[in-house]
Amino acid sequence: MARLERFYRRRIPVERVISPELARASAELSYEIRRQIGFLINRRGMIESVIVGTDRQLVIPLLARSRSGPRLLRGVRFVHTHLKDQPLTKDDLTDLALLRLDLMVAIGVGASGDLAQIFVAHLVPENSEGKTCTELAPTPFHAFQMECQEFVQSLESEIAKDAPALTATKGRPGALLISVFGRSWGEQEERIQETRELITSQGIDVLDIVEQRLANVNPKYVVGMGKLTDVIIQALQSGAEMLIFDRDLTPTQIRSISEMTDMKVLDRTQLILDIFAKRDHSQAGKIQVELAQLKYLLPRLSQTSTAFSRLGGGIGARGPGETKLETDLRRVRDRISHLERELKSLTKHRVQQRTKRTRHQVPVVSIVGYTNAGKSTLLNTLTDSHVSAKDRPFETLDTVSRRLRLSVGREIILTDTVGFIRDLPQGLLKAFRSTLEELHDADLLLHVIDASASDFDQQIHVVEAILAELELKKVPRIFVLNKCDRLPPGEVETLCRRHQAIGVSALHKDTLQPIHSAIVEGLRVLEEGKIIDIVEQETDSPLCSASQA
Ligand SMILES: Nc1nc2c(ncn2[C@@H]2O[C@H](COP(=O)(O)OP(=O)(O)OP(=O)(O)O)[C@@H](O)[C@H]2O)c(=O)[nH]1
Ligand SMILES: [Mg+2]
Repeated sequence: MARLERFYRRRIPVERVISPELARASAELSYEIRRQIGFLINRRGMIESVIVGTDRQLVIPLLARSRSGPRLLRGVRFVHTHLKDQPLTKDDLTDLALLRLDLMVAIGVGASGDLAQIFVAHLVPENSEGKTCTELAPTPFHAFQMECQEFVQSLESEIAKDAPALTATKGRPGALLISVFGRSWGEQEERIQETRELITSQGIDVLDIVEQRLANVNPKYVVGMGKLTDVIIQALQSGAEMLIFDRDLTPTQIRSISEMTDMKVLDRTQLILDIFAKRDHSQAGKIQVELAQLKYLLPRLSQTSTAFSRLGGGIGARGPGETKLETDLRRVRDRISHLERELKSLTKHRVQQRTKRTRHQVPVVSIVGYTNAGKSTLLNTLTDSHVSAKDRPFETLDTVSRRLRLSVGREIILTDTVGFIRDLPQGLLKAFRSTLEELHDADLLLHVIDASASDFDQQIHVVEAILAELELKKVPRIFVLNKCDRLPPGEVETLCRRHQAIGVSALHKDTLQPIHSAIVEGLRVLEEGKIIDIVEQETDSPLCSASQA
């Protein structure tokens, strides 16, 4: 024990991988106790940890995995003894990649406890062969020469050259998108595409996509250990600083993955919540988003320290101590109740406004649909308004109402709403419930569909399922296939027939007349009370079809 402790006092000259004295002393001790001995050595030549393993392997403790800064390499090398002069193992190389060590070194112990060969491996910059690390040829220890400091520095700058996302000039953060599930490839592709759009709309570059099809998701790391190692290497090579999953993770998974990889880990819900938080919206909208974020964070707070750093905005900072954590948990809970109270009073105000409107008996038609389907564009063109409409998800968060004079001289109120998305985070749905509740005031719903989206069938399904969850299926719907200008001419008619929908292009006012007619017809049917029969008989079918319009 005393001999082990003495190792800590040794200092290795910065230009050497290990001093011959330390190598000899550790080889001798290893030989005596029949165990591997390892050192984590920093760039100043100080020994940060001494680790003793079994005769065949050695586990680098988790503690040593804490990050010293935003480096490409960790700033420590691992030098350890191998009994029987054995070369580096697969585990050694995995650790090299996982921990992003400066070097992985094994010192072979000879048959009589003498120094035999030295085995050195290091990471390599991104290359076309997809190689992650390389091993130098084994050399007898006494003949080994390497200018350690110089070697590691030039290696790091070479890796940096190929990791553009990390260089200051680019300024945009980079992420690896990880997609795991057991569905069909087609569906996975669409989901990946959608998540990619969500990520880029946040100003983050997707540097690489990692796909894995798994029947069973790993409870701790989602993907298998081997795959996670590949992910870390890929992140290192591409310069990615965060991992974004296109699914939701449990608090434990977020914690384990960020501990293992030392990277910021985001799941789908967090990504969507972040997008919502960044968009401009009303006070109620802001409160709802913050509520959803805090509620999602709360269980993660009590579980993990890394997730917590998101609150302060600092990534990679070590978590707070137990007492601080408790204080913060209470602060979050207090904030939640405060926001809930505020939201309640705002909603009350809105209800009053709505009652006033109902008294005037102006029919309300609400536009609903998948995000980016063109809802706001449709509202703008129909009512000559200028609501923000952009080619990015979740542009609209607040309900906007405009008056629309229908061709027959009748007026309605047309409202635009937040878009839906598959697997809409439950917290968000709950948070937006009061906004979405206004949809209950609608006499008719215009379900706008992006007919040019490759998976628009799936999108219709998602929107209808959310409407069902909001108990809105009883409100009659008019299906509108939008962006028909992007479709080949013959296809529009077929699609409209199949979906009993009206085909339009929200960008072109002259295509919108059928919507006017369908609304007029829908309201007429409603007023005559015939709707009661229709709803009872066929809740799922649209009220108006293209032919009626
Ligand atoms: N080619 C074409 N593009 C359209 C049409 N309608 C909308 N767009 C475009 O689609 C993108 C999204 O339109 P928005 O109106 O913002 O969509 P939204 O449904 O309100 O989206 P969120 O509010 O984000 O849910 C914009 O870039 C529009 O210009 C159309 O009929 N044809
Ligand atoms: Mg919109």
